[in-house]
Amino acid sequence: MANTKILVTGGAGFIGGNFVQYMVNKYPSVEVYNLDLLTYAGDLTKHREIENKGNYHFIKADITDRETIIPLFEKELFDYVVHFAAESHVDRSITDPEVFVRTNVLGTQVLLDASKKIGLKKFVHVSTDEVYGELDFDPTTFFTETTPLQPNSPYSASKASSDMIVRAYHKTFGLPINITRCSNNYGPFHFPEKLIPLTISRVLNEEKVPVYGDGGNIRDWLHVLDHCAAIDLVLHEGINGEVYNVGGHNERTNLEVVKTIIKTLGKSEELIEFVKDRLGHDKRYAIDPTKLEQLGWKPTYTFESGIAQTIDWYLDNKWWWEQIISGEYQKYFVKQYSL
Ligand code: NAD
Ligand code: TDX
Repeated sequence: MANTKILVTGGAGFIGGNFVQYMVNKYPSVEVYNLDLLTYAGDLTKHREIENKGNYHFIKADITDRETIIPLFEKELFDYVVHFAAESHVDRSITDPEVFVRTNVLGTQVLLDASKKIGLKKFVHVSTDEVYGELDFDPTTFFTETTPLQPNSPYSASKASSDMIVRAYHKTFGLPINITRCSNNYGPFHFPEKLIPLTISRVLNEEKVPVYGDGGNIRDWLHVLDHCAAIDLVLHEGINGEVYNVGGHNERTNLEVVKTIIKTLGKSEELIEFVKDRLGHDKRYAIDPTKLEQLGWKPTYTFESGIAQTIDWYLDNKWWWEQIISGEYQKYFVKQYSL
């Protein structure tokens, strides 16, 4: 991998940020380029420990900006792209769907056009289990890679659309690709609008925790570092053109998750507040990861060990999530990339 250049889009976000740190530390001879627009979800303060390492580079740019992205690829001649950049929050996609289509669909297509021009070795498109729609509560049913795509939210519909365009560039132009579809992630640097970091930060501040509907919806949780390891494996070993589901069989109802956090922090369940349900709220997600396991992946965290580690991390890193909640992190100024 010496002299190899990897472009990571969305590397100032939650999963992309963890992946950038994982790659910079694991492969010191690989040049890691973090390209991110720094939307509300992008934060560079998380990279303080790696920002001065010689193999880490940051590029502030918008993936939908064709005039910047194409020449950037032609100049840097990246070997690999791992594409995380997206609008990622389902609730926001219900109130403002347009930016989801622009970033997630158009942005992906611009990256594919740029990749097609430079003889890229692999484009890994980081997608989500939400593209499959929802499962009912029968615990013997799972999403496999051949489950039909039936997205229900503007977010998941935009992700499914981006999956289809990635597939099309493989079939039509022969672009080497993989698509990964992971279940819900949690762990360090998770933006506190999502259920787990929202609950931890609210409970620590003795604030109410909003649980949608009756709290019976099920999500399949995976620690973000297990997701990073899965993407690293797919990047190196994934069979060209294939889709890989990522998940560790950790199904929990939302209420179970919230109660676990409250109990671990020694607080009262009276902090739970049942609120109006999310529109089109998917009942259950559950991943069958057999195909990825056959490639050699297995998760290192159980839900119990992962949530304990995550709660400890939020206790030890109040500086991070407090400046996210206050908006202070957005003062970290970086100039837009120009050629
Ligand atoms: P996130 O919202 O934390 O981060 C997204 C990042 O993309 C931010 O840094 C943001 O600034 C950047 N970005 C947004 N628009 C951009 C644009 N136009 N140009 C350049 N950068 C832009 O998201 P996340 O939770 O880390 O998710 C990363 C990816 O993984 C997404 O594609 C998401 O669909 C997928 N995914 C997430 C989960 C999960 O549980 N969070 C699970 C499976 C898959
Ligand atoms: O305040 C809340 N109360 C609540 O009950 C929030 C924010 C969420 N919920 C529920 C809704 C979901 O059933 O908790 C569950 C998890 O919600 P989110 O954290 O918003 O995640 P989800 O909608 O499942 O989507 C996440 O996982 C898949 C990511 O945001 C997506 O980017 C990823 O693709």
